Amino acid sequence: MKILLVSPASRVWNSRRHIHMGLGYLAGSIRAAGYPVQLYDGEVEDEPLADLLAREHFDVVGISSPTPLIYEAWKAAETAKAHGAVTILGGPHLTLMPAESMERPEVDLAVRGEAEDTIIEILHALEADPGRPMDGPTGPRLFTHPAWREILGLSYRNAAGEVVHNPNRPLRKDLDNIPWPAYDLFKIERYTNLQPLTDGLDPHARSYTLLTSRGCPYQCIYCSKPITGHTWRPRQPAEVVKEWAYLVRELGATEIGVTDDVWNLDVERAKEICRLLIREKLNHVPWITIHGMRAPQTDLELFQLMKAAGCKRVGFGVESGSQRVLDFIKKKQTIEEVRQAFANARAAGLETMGFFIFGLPTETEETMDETIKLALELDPDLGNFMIAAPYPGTELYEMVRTQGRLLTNDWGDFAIHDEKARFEIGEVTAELVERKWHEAYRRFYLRPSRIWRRLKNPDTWRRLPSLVGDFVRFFVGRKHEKKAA
Ligand code: B12
Ligand code: SF4
Repeated sequence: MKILLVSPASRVWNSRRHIHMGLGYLAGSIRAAGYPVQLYDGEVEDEPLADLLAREHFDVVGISSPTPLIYEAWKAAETAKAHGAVTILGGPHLTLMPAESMERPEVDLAVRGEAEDTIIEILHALEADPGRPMDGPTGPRLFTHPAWREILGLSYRNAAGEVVHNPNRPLRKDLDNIPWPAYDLFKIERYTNLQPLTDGLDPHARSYTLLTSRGCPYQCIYCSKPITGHTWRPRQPAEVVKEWAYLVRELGATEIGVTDDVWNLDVERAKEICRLLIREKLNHVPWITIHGMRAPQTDLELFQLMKAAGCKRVGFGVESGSQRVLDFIKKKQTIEEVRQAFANARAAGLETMGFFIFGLPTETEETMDETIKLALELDPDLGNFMIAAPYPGTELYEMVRTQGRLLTNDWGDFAIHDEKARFEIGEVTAELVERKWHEAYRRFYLRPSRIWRRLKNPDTWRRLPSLVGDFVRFFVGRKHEKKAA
């Protein structure tokens, strides 16, 4: 049975191309179970999916989907079905809303939650019962074998055509026993550097990502965590470093991104990983923390060890310059802790990155000004400003639904980094939030010191066309573009 795992291309996320760890992990488990598997990442492929499927037959096509890409995922399923494959959808949006996708004839199976075990059980069940298409060859498949009832985390159609949602699958605790991602299946030379907004774009970079833990126990009201919930599962430092060594020594990684939600929750474990990287002489390959570290769980020694272990840059979820807003969104961090973390990271010689959010509930024009002021004060090497997105399943979504106004019903609009406000709540209007978001980019990046730094970087000239696009989006805005047109 030949399997293809697909990640549709994102319409808005054009600045970074990372390998898809979820698909990598699934492919690793599928291969370990003895099935042939390939990956198709729409972000980096030249050939349209339809052409690949016309050229090569796959028995099963599995498609991953976060909320903003669900339409592309359905489209991919339609294409796969037209070529006779059994279609499986999984990932964050399917975990939140499996019933929505199971209403669609192009989706045979929907998987909720982590799926390293689920996918193998599905492949075994398909060997016993490949399903019977209803309403012609491209219709949804019905599954009758009793094995289907036992697969936790699966939604399928039974003999009567009814959708059955099996119970959820508990999260696996033994992360170190899950086969490593099938890193070698990615066309690694096609992925950009992990942070190309500031890094030189090295056409020969081999940028891999790695997970040292899964999940996060905090409950920030805007954070969508359908897969892991409020849990955190660490891996053993020695196992993490074994995988790290494989990436460096066997696959020639020239850059590594730690892509955990919160890799430093246990500070002592984070320090131990750094010590092992130094001891194993893996510290010559630069690495970064792609997402925000928790500022409160840091100290100077951690950053010094990270620096000695090869870390180049650290990111922090600062979110707001107003303590009142931080408390309201349940960030559980103080602005003083953030200042201290930035100071310690700099003292250790690390570059910094800050993530800031605009348009959170209870915001006012003043709190958004405080956020801009804090960004200018902290002056991270890279400032990422985002407009809050109310992902389904979050407390923010419920607040907006019950006390505010959702401005879109299109899942495609629920994209981070897009310049649109998708809701109004309290006294701020969407127009104000969008204005402040643009103002933040302008005031942060259009300072003479920043412009000079940018002009001095040879990469600026190499990436000029894409930078012009970013410039219009961040500093001017698409709406103005449209108006001008
Ligand atoms: C690393 C990361 C990225 C990277 C890498 C992209 C990627 N998709 O892996 C980058 C920075 C490029 C990125 C981009 C985006 N991301 Co992102 N990302 C993450 C992050 C931090 C970790 C993902 C990860 O590696 N998890 C570990 C792996 C092992 O788990 P997993 O990917 O969930 O996969 C497991 C299951 O979901 C399931 N599964 C997944 N796919 C499939 C497919 C099938 C067929 C099956 C059966 C099962 C299955 O099995 C996997 C193994 O257990 C998560 C937060 C999080 N912790 O989930 C956000 C997160 C997934 N991203 C999110 C979003 C919104 C995006 C973007 C859409 C951003 C945007 N433009 O708006 C893009 C979409 C890009 C894309 N094509 O997927 C949201 C999704 C929210 C939602 N409700 O859908 C999350 C949850 C962050 C958040 N809290 O808002 N992202
Ligand atoms: S925003 Fe960060 S700290 Fe908050 S719940 Fe999400 S991952 Fe955890």
